[in-house]
Amino acid sequence: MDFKRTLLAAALPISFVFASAAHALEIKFADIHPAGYPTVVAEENMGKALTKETNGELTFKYFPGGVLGSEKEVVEQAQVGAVQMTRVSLGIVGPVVPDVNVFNLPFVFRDQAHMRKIIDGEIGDEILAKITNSEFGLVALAWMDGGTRNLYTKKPVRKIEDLKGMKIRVQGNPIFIEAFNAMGANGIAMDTGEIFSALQTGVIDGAENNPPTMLEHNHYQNAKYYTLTEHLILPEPIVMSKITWNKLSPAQQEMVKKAAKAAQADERTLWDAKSASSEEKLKKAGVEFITVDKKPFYDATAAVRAKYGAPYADLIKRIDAVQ
Ligand code: BDP
Repeated sequence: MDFKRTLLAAALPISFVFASAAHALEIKFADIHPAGYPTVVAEENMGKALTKETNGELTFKYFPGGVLGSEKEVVEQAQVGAVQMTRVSLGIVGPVVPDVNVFNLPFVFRDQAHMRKIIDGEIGDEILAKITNSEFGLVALAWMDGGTRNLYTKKPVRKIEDLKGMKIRVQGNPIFIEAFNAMGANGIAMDTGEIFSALQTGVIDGAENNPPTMLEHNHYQNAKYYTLTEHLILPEPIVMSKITWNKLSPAQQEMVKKAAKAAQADERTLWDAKSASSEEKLKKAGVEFITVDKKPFYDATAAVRAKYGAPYADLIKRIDAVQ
């Protein structure tokens, strides 16, 4: 009797493990940033929490460092359900879901604190819903902080006139190309993975990004001047393939939403630490940080804001009103 009971007790957890494994859904999570990058760490923490909370029904496998392709390619894979989750810059979402372009306008946020207030509040949720409710095929769950984007160049830019004729890499979004053209440069769209060699070979004269990307993607090796224009303060949604989302039970969907929101807070702390340490490392590596008068850059891009912001005048007013 005792013997039988022991057997039963021993067998139970094993059958439980098998049963849950049989129903486990593996989430492949891709990010173009390398292991250790704030977004990737927050995504991993999120996965661990979710696996625990779902008793192993959701498991996670990570593909950092762009091993599954460029952001655009990964989005395409997520749209057909070959990749289940990813983090993507709004820059490349804009051409497909124009409503997000409000956040892609140059100088739309006053500073990083303003942007954070917006993504933490109802406007942030509204923009996530716009992505989810579009034909994009992805459910947008939460925001990752991408810091402020500044200009980095092979030759110093100390005033807007210095930008004249420089070929500056931007993400594939007409707003960014037009914004740089308006500042006197030549905006050139290319994938993140191509920037390093384009800088090295001189195909471009510069690019624009936050300090962690400049450091971790090694762009600083061929661009030693970092001009603090803060022209974009661009948050980055975490998204799940709709095909995957629809396989989840309502309870699982809730858990995923909550975990993604927790990741938003987690990443912010990681981000601030990484930004500060990246700045230090870049300076040690010989990068000169240049403070500029931002007004001429702001003024030069007024027409771009007017053109692309026109359909969202009310929303822009609401953004401005957030203190
Ligand atoms: C980084 C974003 C990443 C973009 C990259 C870029 O985190 O999602 O792909 O910039 O400019 O800051 O391509």
